[in-house]
Amino acid sequence: MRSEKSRSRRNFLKLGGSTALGLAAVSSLSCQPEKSQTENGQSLQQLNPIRKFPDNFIWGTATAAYQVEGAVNEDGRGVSIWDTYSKIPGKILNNDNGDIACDMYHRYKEDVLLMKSIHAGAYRFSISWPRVFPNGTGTANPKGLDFYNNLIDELLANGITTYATLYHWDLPQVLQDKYGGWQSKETSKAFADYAAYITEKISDRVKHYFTLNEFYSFTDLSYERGELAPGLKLDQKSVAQVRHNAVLAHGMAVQAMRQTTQSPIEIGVAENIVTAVPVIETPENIEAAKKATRELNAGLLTVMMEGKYTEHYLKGLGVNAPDFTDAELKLIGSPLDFVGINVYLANKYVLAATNADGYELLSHAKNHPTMASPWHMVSPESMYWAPRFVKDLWGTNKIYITENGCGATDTLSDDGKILDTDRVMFLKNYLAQLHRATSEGIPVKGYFHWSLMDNFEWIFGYGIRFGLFYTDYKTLARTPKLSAEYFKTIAKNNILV
Ligand code: PNW
Repeated sequence: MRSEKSRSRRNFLKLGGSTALGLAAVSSLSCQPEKSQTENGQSLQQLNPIRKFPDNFIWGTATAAYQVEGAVNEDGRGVSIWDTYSKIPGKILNNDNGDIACDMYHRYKEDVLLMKSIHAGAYRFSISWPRVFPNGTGTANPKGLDFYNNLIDELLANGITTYATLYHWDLPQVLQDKYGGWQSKETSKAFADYAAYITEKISDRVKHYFTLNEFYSFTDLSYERGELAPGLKLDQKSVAQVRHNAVLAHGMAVQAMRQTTQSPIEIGVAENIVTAVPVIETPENIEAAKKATRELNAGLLTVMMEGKYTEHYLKGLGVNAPDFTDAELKLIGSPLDFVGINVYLANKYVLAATNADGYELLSHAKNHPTMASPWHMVSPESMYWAPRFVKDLWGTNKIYITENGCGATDTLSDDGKILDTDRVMFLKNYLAQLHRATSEGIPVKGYFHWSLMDNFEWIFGYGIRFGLFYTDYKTLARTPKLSAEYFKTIAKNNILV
């Protein structure tokens, strides 16, 4: 969605059904434990000792409420802006919506076992604000929270660590109608109250929180470009204000959560950092790309890390700068326990330049390869440079990759297998760059694969699949793909294969 031009989807469906790789791997594509796991693990480590990830590295999977839960009218859940938006004809591919999605609301026990079967030790899920506060504010709906209590208990009983995201785009519709959503600081306040309520209730068991997910998506793409809910096309000043109100919500929530927590918790953000990558890795280009990364994130991650807008950002906006106070900036810059970044691509390539900025931003060349999502330029180096620049720019000592993965139009082979060699290729290349980062001491502590299973991919509906597990949307059966086997091998052995 972030690329300058839309590209037609590439079809990666040429599955070589009878290759040795396919047959060998598919034989163990089951959720049952394998007999030879221990020996297998040892021999892998003997073969590649240098490829180990740091001890205690976390291998997890991620999902978001509206994309997987379904059950939109159950147990007192309120309406979200995505319920509304997905019902507008023509907005979503095939007019799909999240009414049923993966029905995780009813199948979470089965899904926790799927995680266990691939040795995922952590799960990043999001809490649906309108399930807990159907009207955005006011009286909580206890039944809404029950679902998350049950899910959390099930995860913990199965040895899976819980990471909760408090906002993954499903704003209560009431707040959109009453205040124009993120156009108002009332929504920021309401978010902080909701976040404080959640930590009060679940911090006995959930120790890791992400405040909001991917600011650019629910601000610019939703209020300026009109591509995501609520689908508005506002002027530059209003959008700058939306961005400001969103980071303010983050800062207010961090403070409020620290007040209500029952025990020590860690709070961070899950941001789709705009990553500028040195196109040729010379010291000059690296410095230029670092500078560019700071400026390209100025209205979002940079202000959350630094507690101030860069001069360049404010100058660029001129009279369209948002209204803000010093006290708000202080809140926005509230210290965090870690930084979570969603890493999918290099947004820009960079060369050092003698202009005032010190860098030149290059767009992707016409034939740059993409995965199935038209925005998804294949650029594994982003998995090294994104965490490296977070560390170099802000001295962060704890980073999580909160999302990485790729879409595909996976199909079943005649014998019911999903041989997603494209996703395995993608992961192999991105994880090699992650390994490069950890072996250089860049403090990445964990990796969450997006996604556990195929789910509602926003405007692409059910047309693009991101899962390690294939979701049959007719029967809702889940089937492990070849990439699930690949993930499992890595997670179990904590080694790059
Ligand atoms: C993220 N881009 O969205 C979201 O957090 C997920 O909910 C989503 O399903 C997943 O990635 C896959 O799309 C993105 O344009 C949207 O670079 C746009 C971009 C990246 C991620």
